Amino acid sequence: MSSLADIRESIYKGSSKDSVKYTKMELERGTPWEEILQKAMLPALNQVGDEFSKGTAFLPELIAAGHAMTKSVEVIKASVPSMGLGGQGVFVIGTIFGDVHDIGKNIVKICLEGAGFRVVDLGTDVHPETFAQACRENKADLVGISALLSSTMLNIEQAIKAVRKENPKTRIMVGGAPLTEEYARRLGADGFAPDAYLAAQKAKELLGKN
Ligand code: B1M
Repeated sequence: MSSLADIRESIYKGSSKDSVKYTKMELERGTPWEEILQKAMLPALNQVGDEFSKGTAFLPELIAAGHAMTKSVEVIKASVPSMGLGGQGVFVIGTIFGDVHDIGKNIVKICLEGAGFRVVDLGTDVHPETFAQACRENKADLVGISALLSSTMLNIEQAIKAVRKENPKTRIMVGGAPLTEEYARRLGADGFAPDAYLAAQKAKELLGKN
């Protein structure tokens, strides 16, 4: 029998084979994916992150746990019916230049698609001009910039300026662990969301659809 504890343990230990197996089993039992994420997957990554900060876990452990988490997120993504047909609008998303963290961004993407947005995913380490160009080419209603590193979150300001210059009507949302509502406002963003679920809510709110 799989359990949330097995998922947590397998991600913590960096075993993607087990994390995929247990995530599938838990979904088949009918556990909502949000519960799997909140109660098993995120606590595992936070535990590795805390140990990394304290110097009791190292980069290989961080990489392995991140990989196992990514594989479990893929299982979840495949199980969530995608309603991303664009009815709510076009949302361009990416992780800021200098930052390769993408697990949170990918979860935000699942929630946005579930909420009815067509999402154009630029991946990670995205240059400010690339955000601006993608917004122009896709006639984006919204752009979302994710950041996990304090050292590179300053690049968000450049990305916001680049997007505004070419796409004055595109609304800009930012998110990621080191950011706050107040900091987002100071950077010039239109909105901030602390988690993936609220990101989809905020996206609708910014377009006057809530
Ligand atoms: Co990195 N890493 N990492 N890492 N890593 C952190 C972020 C860190 C906090 C660990 C620590 O020290 N405790 C620390 C950053 C410290 C800081 O600057 N404040 C850190 C560091 C230092 C580094 C390196 C520099 C390590 C090194 O090389 N010495 C390096 C940087 C590489 C680079 O980017 N240039 C690095 C590398 C990596 C891996 C590649 C090994 C791996 C990432 C794998 C991947 O993403 N594919 C990794 C991991 C896994 C982590 C931790 C453990 C987990 C991050 C994560 O995915 N969290 C992390 C520690 C931690 O978080 N406890 C850590 C789960 C995810 C769902 O949460 O991304 O916050 P999060 O997303 C949430 C919300 O923030 C929000 O919704 C999401 C879901 O609810 N959200 C948005 C996110 N984006 C949003 C956008 C929105 C709205 C909401 O609108 C657009």
